[in-house]
Parts: sequence; structure tokens; C-alpha cells
Amino acid sequence: MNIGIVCYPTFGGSGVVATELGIALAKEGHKVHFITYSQPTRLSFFNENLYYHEVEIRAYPLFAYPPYELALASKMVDVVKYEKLDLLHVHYAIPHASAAYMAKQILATQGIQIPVVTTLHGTDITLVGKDASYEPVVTFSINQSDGVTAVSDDLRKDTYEHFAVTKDIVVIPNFIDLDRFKKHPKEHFKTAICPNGEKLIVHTSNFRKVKRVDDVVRIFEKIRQVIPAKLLLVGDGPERKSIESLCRELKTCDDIRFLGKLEAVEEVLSVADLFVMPSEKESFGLAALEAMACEVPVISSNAGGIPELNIQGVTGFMSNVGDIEDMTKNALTILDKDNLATFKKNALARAREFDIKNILPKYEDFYDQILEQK
Ligand code: GMT
Repeated sequence: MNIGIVCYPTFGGSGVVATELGIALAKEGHKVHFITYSQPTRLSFFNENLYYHEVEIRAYPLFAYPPYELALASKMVDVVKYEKLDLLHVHYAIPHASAAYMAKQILATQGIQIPVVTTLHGTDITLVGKDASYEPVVTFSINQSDGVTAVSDDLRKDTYEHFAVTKDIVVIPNFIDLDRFKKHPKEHFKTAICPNGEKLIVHTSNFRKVKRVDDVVRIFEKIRQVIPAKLLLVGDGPERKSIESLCRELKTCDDIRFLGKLEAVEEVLSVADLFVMPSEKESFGLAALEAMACEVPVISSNAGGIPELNIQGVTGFMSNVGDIEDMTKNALTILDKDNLATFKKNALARAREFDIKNILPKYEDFYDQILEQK
């Protein structure tokens, strides 16, 4: 197949899933064309079947807000036409699904039929999409897609609950490349960070409010009162400054390190004992899956689609959003020397169920179904 993938090229979960999917499809022999405004972060891999088309956004003094959606739609028209694409797969509804709709209509006037698959990732529905400033366009463009997928059952339900969506939504869960996300031998790194055998706790996110990174720091502070521990915070975002202030206030700075946006997050996860994801909302929780693949158990909230990934008392524990006391108690249970090895083993076993080798055929079958309807 000749597939166009449209996504955000950033560290965010939707961009990561789209890029990893494209790479896996290319390895299977499909031709994959990424269409986005800069090279996707995880697209550092060379394969003869991978192509990248940059959307150029022209600035003009009249434009207070350069119209990205129009530039994207025009680029889609160009790539579909000249690269002879069979299908467009857009990740994250805003503005990708509506730009795809526009491209599809333009191409139809030229006698070219291009099916569009939209994958819903989470905040495009649960936070941003619901907003009245986007809702009518989001609803319309989801309904106009030829196929729609969501990354969890919870996100599917949320979409039907909050939007007048009549289209069938098929759940295809997120996946993991176990060749990359596995426990790497990085013990020297662990010794450097935890010279006295401290337990190592890790959180990775985009430091947005929804991630509740302040809860991570508060949980850590309580754990540290009981056992020696260190915390690594991977990622960056709008809450970073206030998190730094909180560390100072709680006097935990010596035991916390901010690592920023790391490419090789699997190397840090390889030496972690516990991953913490206390999010307010999470449609799937890809960062937790990455941790589990590296044999790291998870303390999380029970928000959104997280219960579809983290198994209570097996791969970690879930608590109500904001219940720091319960999360601390559960973290100490996992970190107990009699329990840790079992939780680690269980985390890996669960991650294996989301192996890309199991999930990729679901996308390929879905594409086939959509193309048959053409
Ligand atoms: O979590 C974010 O803020 C980033 C966001 C995105 O769209 O890039 O992540 C969403 O998509 C991921 C991949 O499907 C999911 O694993 C995340 O759970 C989801 N985030 C939220 O629902 C908050």
C-alpha cells in the first residue's frame, strides 16, 4: 500500500504512535509518506520505503495566525496526486481530520478518490475537541472520515458521549516496539544516580497541567520519608517552573533531576524501579506502556483508558486522581524487596500483549476494509 500519514512531529504521544506505525508499515514493505511541518522526532530511522513531505507555512503581514490547515490540505492534495497514495491516515483530529476532508473534496473534483482514516488520540476529544470553538468542525470531520479508530475503549465511549458522532469507531490500542523498549544494560547509570542503592523513580510527560507532575513530586517526597529514593523527571513543558519551585519548597531538590526532552528514554527506564503517572486524564498512557516494556511497574491514577493497560495489584496499582496517600502506600508496596521482582516481571508480560507485531495487522486489516469500500 501507498499510505500518507499526517501527525504532529513532536514528542507527544500521538506523534510517537503515528511515527512508530509508519516505520513498522515501511518495514512490512508498504510505502509511507509522512506529511507534517517538520521531521517527526522519532523518524531518525532510514528505510527505502519512508518519505517525508514538509508542509511550508508562509508568513504574511496580514496573517495574525498563519492558516496551517490550508497549507496542510494543499500539501495533502499534492502528495496524494503525485505520489499516487491509496489512503490518508491522520492522527489527532484537530486540524488533521478537517484538512483531510478538504483535500479529499478537492481531489474528488479532479476524479481522484482518497479514503481517509482518522485516529483519535485523547486530548483532541477530551480536552481541546470538546471546546465550543472546535466542536462542530471536529464532529463533522470525524463523521466524514471513511474510517475512525480510537486508542482505547474509554476514548471511544467518551467520543460518543460528547460528540454527535454517528460513524463506527474501532478500537485499536497503542503498541510498543519491544526491540527498542526493553531493559538495556545501563547499570553504570544506576550506580551514578543512586550510589547508595536508592530506589529510582521515573516520570515522563509533557509537563502539562493534565499530567499532575506536582503529584509526582509530592508522592516522591512521602516515599523518601520512608526509604532512600531518587526521582528522574523526563520531558518539559509549561508546568516545569512551578514543579521546580515545589521541589525547593519541599526541600527535595538534591534527590530530583530534571532531564529535559530525552530521545533515548528507554535507557533511563532500563534502570528505573517505578514509574509514576498520576494524570487527570489519559486516553491510553503510552508512557506507562514504554515503562512496562522496560520492566518497570506503574503507579497511576485510574483515569480514562489507564485501567485498560495497568492491572491493579499485578503490573502496579491505580488510585483515584489526586489520592497521593494511596499512591504513596502502593508505591511502597511495590518497592518492597519481597514484591518488586514480581511486579517487574508482570509489567513486562503485560507490555508484551501490546507488541507492535500484534497490533500492526489490526491497522493493515482496517486499511483493507476501508479500501474495499472505495
Ligand atoms: O498526553 C498528551 O498530552 C499528548 C497526547 C497526544 O495526543 O500527543 O497524548 C494522547 O495520545 C497518546 C497516544 O495515543 C496517549 O497515550 C495519551 O494517553 C493521550 N493523552 C491524553 O489523553 C491526555
